[in-house]
Amino acid sequence: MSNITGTVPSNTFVQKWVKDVTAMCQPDEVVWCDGSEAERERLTRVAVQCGDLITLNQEKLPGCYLHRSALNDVARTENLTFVCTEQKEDAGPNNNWMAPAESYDRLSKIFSGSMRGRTLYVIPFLMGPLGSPFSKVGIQVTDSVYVVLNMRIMTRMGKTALDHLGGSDDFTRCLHSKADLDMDRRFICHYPQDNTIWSVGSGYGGNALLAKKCLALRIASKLGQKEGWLAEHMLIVGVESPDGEINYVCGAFPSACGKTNLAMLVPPASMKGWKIHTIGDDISWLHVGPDGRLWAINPEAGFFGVAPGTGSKTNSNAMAMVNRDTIFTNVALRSDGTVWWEGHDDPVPAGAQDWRGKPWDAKSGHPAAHPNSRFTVSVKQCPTYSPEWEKPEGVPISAILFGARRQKLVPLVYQSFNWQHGTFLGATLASETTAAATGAVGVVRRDPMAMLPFCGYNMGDYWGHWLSLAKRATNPPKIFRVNWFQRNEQGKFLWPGFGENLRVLRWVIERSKGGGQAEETAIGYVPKPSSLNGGELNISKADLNRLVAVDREGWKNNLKGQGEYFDKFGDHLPAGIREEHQALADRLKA
Ligand code: GTP
Ligand code: SPV
Ligand code: MN
Repeated sequence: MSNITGTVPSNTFVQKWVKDVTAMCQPDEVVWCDGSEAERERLTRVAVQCGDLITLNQEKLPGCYLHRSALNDVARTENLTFVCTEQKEDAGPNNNWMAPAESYDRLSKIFSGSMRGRTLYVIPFLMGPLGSPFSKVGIQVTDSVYVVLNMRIMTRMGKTALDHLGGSDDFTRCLHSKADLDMDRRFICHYPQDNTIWSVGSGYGGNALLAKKCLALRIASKLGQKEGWLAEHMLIVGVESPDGEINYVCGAFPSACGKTNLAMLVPPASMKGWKIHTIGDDISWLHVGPDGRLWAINPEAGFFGVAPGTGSKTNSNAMAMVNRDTIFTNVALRSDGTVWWEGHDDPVPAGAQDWRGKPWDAKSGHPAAHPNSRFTVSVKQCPTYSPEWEKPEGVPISAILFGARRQKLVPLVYQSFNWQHGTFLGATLASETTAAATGAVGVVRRDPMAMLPFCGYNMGDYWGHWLSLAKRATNPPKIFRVNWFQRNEQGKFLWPGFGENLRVLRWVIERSKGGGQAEETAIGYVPKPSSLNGGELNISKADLNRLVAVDREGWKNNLKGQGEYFDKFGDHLPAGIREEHQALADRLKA
């Protein structure tokens, strides 16, 4: 029998599930977490003692700690991530699949006794605002104190969640063990039919913080299909114009393609009177409101943001929020006990340790921080944090952006003709891969709606679900495609990005309200260069024209690849997507 500390909740379904997984994992101790400050202090001490956390300079970075992951455990492992439905077809060609019985059997063997000599923590957590009809409860069990401390920042954890749950059985069962961190025994498995996630063999990010990609996207996307809403890999930002009107925009960009940055952008000096309100940086749950609009909540409570590239010039809001009460993962450690990464404000440090804890200097020939190094911080520490984050009904969305990394072809921004065409723009999203997942970096891959790694069911059915929303959403957001990442022949970015992206948001909002200057092209409405300009935009006219140019031949060459991709979905491909593909081909021919 394991020793139990903390308050066992009265919910008998929770009790029974935890008893069952405890019997399988055989920890020495079971700790029921309450999310309190006292508990944070105690668990932080435990984490420092066991080496999970390194205490940083508490004068310069109060409440901040550094975590170094195992060398083989630095990003999500998509090849080891499975959707385990009875029928393979329900998972679709977009997911790895294993039969539930087989996967439960294989993973049970790894979980069995995996927590011997360890503590099992029980984390009740709420995804979404207090008292929101859209919020969902999860219970995560884990043997990683680092995971507990991250979940505490990333979710509303403890009593709040148990109160929301009451006596109900309606919670996601999230089982996690680091086990021996062996890649050959690493599996991240989802069982939508059981509202269950089993993850073993990793302690990193989306593999281990099961509230995030596993629950809030893979499990939630399937729930959304059943219940008539959408779970999306989208930031949520409020854009306030000088006259005081706020419009909310959602943006789906693949991992490490700029969601956190856009969610808290700093308006350029040339755009006086514009303000940004940050609601979320990674995940949106979208429901059709009584007014026929889409309303979004951010189910999370914190940011798990990319460190490299973050500096005062690119994102001063992020810099301001990570100087206290932040957990850093896999960044470099300076000799004064502070942190550093490529793109940091400070010069390249001397006498630093790299993310692995090895001595590092500028001549080492590899980055000091891991390219997927991260900071974990509460949303409330963001200087542009918006209290609307806590609104049970969420915020009404005027526009949806689909964005990706494309050096060529895809213009800075263009608008779809309507909801069906907008869904097609999402379905044809493709991006150069990044360090956020293991595997090659910089290769163009199809990533529909930035959801390829996160859609918990057949992507063809998912597109169908998107199209069907138009029947209920009588006043849906306008849909746009954006690309901050075009480059010239020298490999230099054509668009300054970051704060200047507000120029694009301004045009997007004008267009959403039926105004704004645009030119109709074969791919959609493209802005007149003058509508992006208007003072102090420091780029040449030629570059600006190039940023919004439509390369008809390039798009024609793309058609075949799009068609072949859609063919993979067979009968699951909705007619509306096929129609849009044909319509694009016809327009390009005309
Ligand atoms: P995930 O947390 O993995 O989902 O990533 P994300 O989509 O939130 O990306 P994030 O905002 O963290 O940006 C990732 C990288 O892209 C960082 O290194 C940024 O500095 C860089 N980046 C973000 N916005 C821009 C931009 O407008 N232009 C350029 N050139 N780089 C950008
Ligand atoms: C992403 O990869 O999109 C992330 C980081 O936001 S992780 O939590 O690891 O999924
Ligand atoms: Mn993400």
